[in-house]
Amino acid sequence: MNQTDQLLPKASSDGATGEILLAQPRGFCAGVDRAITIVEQALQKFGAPIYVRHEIVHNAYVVNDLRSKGAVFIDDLKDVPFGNTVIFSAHGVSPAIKQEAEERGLKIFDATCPLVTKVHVEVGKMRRDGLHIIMIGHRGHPEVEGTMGQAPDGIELVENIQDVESLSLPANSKVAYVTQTTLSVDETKEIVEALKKKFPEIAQPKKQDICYATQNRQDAVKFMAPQVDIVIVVGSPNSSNSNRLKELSEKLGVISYMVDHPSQLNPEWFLGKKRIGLTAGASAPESLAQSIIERIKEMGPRSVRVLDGIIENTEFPLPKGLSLKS
Ligand code: 2E6
Ligand code: F3S
Repeated sequence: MNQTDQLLPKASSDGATGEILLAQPRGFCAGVDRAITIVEQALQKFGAPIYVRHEIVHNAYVVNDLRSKGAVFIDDLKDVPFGNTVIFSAHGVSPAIKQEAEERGLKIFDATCPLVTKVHVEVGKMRRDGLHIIMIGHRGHPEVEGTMGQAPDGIELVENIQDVESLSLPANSKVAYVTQTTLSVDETKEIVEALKKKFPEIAQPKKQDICYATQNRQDAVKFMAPQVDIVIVVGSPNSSNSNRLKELSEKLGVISYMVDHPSQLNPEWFLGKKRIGLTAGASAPESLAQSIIERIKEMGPRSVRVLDGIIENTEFPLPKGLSLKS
């Protein structure tokens, strides 16, 4: 008997010691699907190398797969030779980055998620309306850099309620807020309440900026967590939306681990755990989730059941110029 066998619960007579419950929805959103397709079609149409500014989405498996097909990921446009093709990641870029790419003579395809672009457009309109903008988001995240870059002289970042309290804006400032698309829905509500208390006249986005995929995956974890003893989140450490799913499980009192490869699973996590919940961030492919489920099943027989939940049918069109027919 090896060490792993000793750690595993004994199989019951029907062969299954427990269940793996899958959150619905989980995994890819429409914006991620579109962004990956843009890179794949650019590779097919124009051939390697295709340069991608920043990781196309925050998932190591996706990035490695595209790299193996000829994508070259860079963070500085100076690393793209003059005249080559560059794709902007799903997280979006500032106008300054677009301008730099144009000045370098690069052929640009923009894989910015249309729901991030919606926030960019909102910021532009708010500025034209003379509003000072407060962005709720995580410092250093590329989406925050891209959105704040839409109004470099009129936007402040707040990450939490303390930041709201220490905000000092000129008296009589007319203010509005926007948010990153992948925040915790519940924490953002609290920050917005604090903003409304401080600025009773604050203008808000017409529709919340947290996207449908973030909202749905968090709702699905809220439904799943009370039914399980442990939650596995499939996602990479730099993925904001995946981290929010892990945090949410923990807030709901269920221990949670984030993994982006089956080898990261530790058999000890599952000791004595009858029901395992599994979800996946918006940038984590279902094939990766399936390989993680298979590894969990190797550690002890378990049946797999998809929980009830929303079936998403959002789709975004591809940018022009990538059709493989012409
Ligand atoms: C673009 C915008 C929002 O870290 P984050 O959750 O933002 O990003 P990914 O790549 O993990 O998820 C998809 C995404 C792309 N979300
Ligand atoms: Fe877009 Fe939301 Fe996905 S902003 S990339 S639909 S997580």
